[in-house]
Amino acid sequence: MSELINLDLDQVHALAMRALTRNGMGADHARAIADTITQGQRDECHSHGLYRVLVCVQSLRSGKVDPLARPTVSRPAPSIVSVDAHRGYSLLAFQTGLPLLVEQARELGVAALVIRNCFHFSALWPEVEAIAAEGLVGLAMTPSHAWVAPEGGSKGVFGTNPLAFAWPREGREPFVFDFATSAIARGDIELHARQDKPIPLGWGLDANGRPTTNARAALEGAMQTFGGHKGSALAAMIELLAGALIGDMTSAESLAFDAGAGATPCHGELLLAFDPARFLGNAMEEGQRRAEQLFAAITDQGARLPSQRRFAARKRSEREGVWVEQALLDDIERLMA
Ligand code: NDP
Ligand code: PYC
Repeated sequence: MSELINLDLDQVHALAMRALTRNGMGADHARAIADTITQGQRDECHSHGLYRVLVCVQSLRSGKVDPLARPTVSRPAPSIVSVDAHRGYSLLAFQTGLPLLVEQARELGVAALVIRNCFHFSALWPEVEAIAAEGLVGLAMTPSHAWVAPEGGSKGVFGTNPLAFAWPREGREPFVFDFATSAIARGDIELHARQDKPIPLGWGLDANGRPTTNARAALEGAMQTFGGHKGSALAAMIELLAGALIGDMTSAESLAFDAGAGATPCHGELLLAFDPARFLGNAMEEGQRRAEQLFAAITDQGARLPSQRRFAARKRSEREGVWVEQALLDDIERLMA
């Protein structure tokens, strides 16, 4: 591992902004992307922090992304807000659709935000956290590229297909989980490959379908799902809901569209928002109390809630800044040369 350098969060944001805008990204896209990259680095989600600047710039240079695309909104049904990203990145489209999603969830009890035609690289917890910050329950999912073999197979069919959920809690951080339906995000295997570190068995298969601890061999072969056939079924569900159902590309189609360019996957995303006030009416307090009882039953026995590590990292990073590998900073600086 190379030397670690301490940066404050403003420096992280400014670095991402500079690298993106110097490579032609429009300022509003660059800001939306830099916001999310900074959140990733802040919460020590290294696979989706500053490392993603490299992938975004590679994608810009592939010529596939429209760096100035303007998202447009349509309303195919009262409960569905659809944002076409027009082959720009997903994050500006999310920012465009969020207020409408919130408004419709409050009106109807449940609403969906469909993002289409977007390049998508980001962790999903910033998005479900933004929904929970409005007092709503959030669920989000997206395909990626067909890197992951179905349980029992050895060839990529599914994306790493993350699934994220957030439940708002009165006066405290929401209950949030956000995980790839592969054993681990691909970004983590890429970071292992960058550092020449072995990966645990269960993350990937080599090109001959044999379990491997070699990160590069797993990137060239196929990744594995988490929880065997269960992760495999969830990954298939995400292909269906956030691909076929919303009329956008599956992970296999996205990989074919990339045609070896090495760009960020291009596909759609599906987000759902539920308004507890609509579901519970006068029983809101009772519903919240029962949710808290559930969380206490987890933590009272010494188990931790998902995202507890991230929230602790967030506080630490806001106070002390973040530590970034010099090698990564050098690679980012080179993009601006
Ligand atoms: P992890 O396996 O690191 O974490 C998954 C979740 O499990 C987190 O919410 C984590 O909370 C929680 N968790 C971990 N350990 C425990 C524990 N012992 N007890 C309770 N909860 C626990 O994530 P992945 O590698 O699967 O995914 C990383 C990120 O990559 C995600 O944010 C995902 O959105 C993103 N991603 C994005 C893709 C895209 O196409 N846009 C594709 C694939 C992944 P905590 O963080 O607090 O540890
Ligand atoms: O880490 O698996 C991943 C990933 C895919 C697209 C963005 N992140």
